[in-house]
Amino acid sequence: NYQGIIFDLDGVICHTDRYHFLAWKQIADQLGINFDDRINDRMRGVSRMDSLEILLEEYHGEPLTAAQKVALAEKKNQLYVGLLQNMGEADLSEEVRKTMDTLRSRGRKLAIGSSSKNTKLILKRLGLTGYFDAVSDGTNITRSKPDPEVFLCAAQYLGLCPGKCLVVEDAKAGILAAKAGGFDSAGLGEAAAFAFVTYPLQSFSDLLKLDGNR
Ligand code: G16
Ligand code: MG
Repeated sequence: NYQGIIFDLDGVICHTDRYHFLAWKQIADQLGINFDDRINDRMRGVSRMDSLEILLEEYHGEPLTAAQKVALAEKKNQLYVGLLQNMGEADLSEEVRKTMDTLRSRGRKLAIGSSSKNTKLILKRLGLTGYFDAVSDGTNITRSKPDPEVFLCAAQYLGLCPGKCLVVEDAKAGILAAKAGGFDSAGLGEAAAFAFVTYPLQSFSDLLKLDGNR
């Protein structure tokens, strides 16, 4: 069995993805960019500045300076953090909570591996402060997914090698990061259909079957 399970945050533990969408939509509108789900999906698991670059592929106005880009990313984050105020403990599903509690009762170590610099705020809103054995996020890394750094740090914080850990992800960038780091992965949502995923999952609670069968 895997001794450690490393969860992505956005799209796996909770659905902050719709808040990311709404915040980027406002930035896109300001720049005259037609923002849609296709662009939004490419931003999953990708850092804030890298997400902005994805958005700007659709931008055909005056070239932006580095300072203007930073200002746009900061504005997006302000909008996003504002939207996070709508989140509370009710946004953590029973399924996710019970599945994680069961994995823990079986002796698994649980960690977060997220690109987000807002991870601690989101965990607080969900009532999960202090719940995980380790938290690796956008504040302790220099390279975002698909680089494996965030997961390698999580495994290191748990005191486990990658081969003993399973990564749970919803995004292609995250599955690629897991593979690059030598981790097996379980894919939810669009990641379930991705060729590099070790185990496609129908639902979060499928982790209990996967864990029990190994
Ligand atoms: C999440 C989201 C990405 C977002 C990134 C950085 O990653 O999926 O869309 O761009 O965090 O977020 P922030 O702007 O809060 O630092 P993950 O790894 O939790 O899926
Ligand atoms: Mg994600």
